[in-house]
Amino acid sequence: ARRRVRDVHVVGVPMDLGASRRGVDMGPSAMRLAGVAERLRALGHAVEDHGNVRVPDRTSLTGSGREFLPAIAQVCEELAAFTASVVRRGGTPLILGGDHSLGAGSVAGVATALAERGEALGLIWLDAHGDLHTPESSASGNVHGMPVAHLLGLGDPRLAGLAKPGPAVKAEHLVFVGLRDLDPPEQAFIRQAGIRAFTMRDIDERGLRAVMSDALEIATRGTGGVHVSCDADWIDPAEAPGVGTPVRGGATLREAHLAMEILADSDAMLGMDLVEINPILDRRNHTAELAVDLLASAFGRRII
Ligand code: HAR
Ligand code: MN
Ligand code: MN
Ligand code: MN
Repeated sequence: ARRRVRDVHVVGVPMDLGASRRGVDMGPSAMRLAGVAERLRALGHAVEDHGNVRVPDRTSLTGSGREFLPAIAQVCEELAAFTASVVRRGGTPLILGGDHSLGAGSVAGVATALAERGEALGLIWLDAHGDLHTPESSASGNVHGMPVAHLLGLGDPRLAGLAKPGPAVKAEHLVFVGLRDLDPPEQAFIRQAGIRAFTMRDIDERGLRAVMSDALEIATRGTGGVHVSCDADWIDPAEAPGVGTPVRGGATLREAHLAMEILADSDAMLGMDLVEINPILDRRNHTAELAVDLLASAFGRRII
């Protein structure tokens, strides 16, 4: 298949308000220094970097954890307006994070633009974690553990109400890949709501190709396309040490590339988030360089 030339609209979200560990606010810089726009341009895409969404400085806010939700919701509202306008114009939004709470906005905007054409949105969430908490169920209070619940319409209306009309995603169009660290309320929710989730065990037993084919089938059936939200911690910390919350036993470098290559071949991707890169914990920007390499695969890079 020929690679589709895309109109890629990059935006950074230098936010760490959703996490307790500081530093993922530097992720957008790290990926820009690793040459993200240039790499995608070299593949033939038209790439425009729109700079960063404005994020309130953490030191200007009081509190912690769930108390940052109103500030995060404001950032997400601006981000949703951005992704919606890009998708309306036929472009592909690429969001550089920043902690994963931004997903409540990026995905909501893509869903809003699709809803205007009468289509539902599929969502592939690549992550070690489920990010399925509501403010009530979360023990940590960290909002980066909550975006998926809000995209399903649960939790705080300031985040859950960003997609018009909501919810952004129906459970039947959502699929997780790479899970290996869920809290008990998340496990219960996945079972009760029948959410499709491929854990690292599924990848171990069936192989990445089979898992990713199933994930694409789930996210494309009855939808107008797929948003891919990639938390860098779905990759093993041996390859990607510079992430906010590393969990051992993640995807290998080759599995991660294959996942991106399969996504590129599917031509189903409407937008993408690359989040949770923490340069403070990294070695010489390797994780951001890996992220940019993976983005090249997701946007159609070929070896030959
Ligand atoms: N489930 C835990 C919590 O809610 C850890 C969450 C998150 N870290 C992430 N999200 N990077 O994917 O506190
Ligand atoms: Mn533009
Ligand atoms: Mn996440
Ligand atoms: Mn995670």
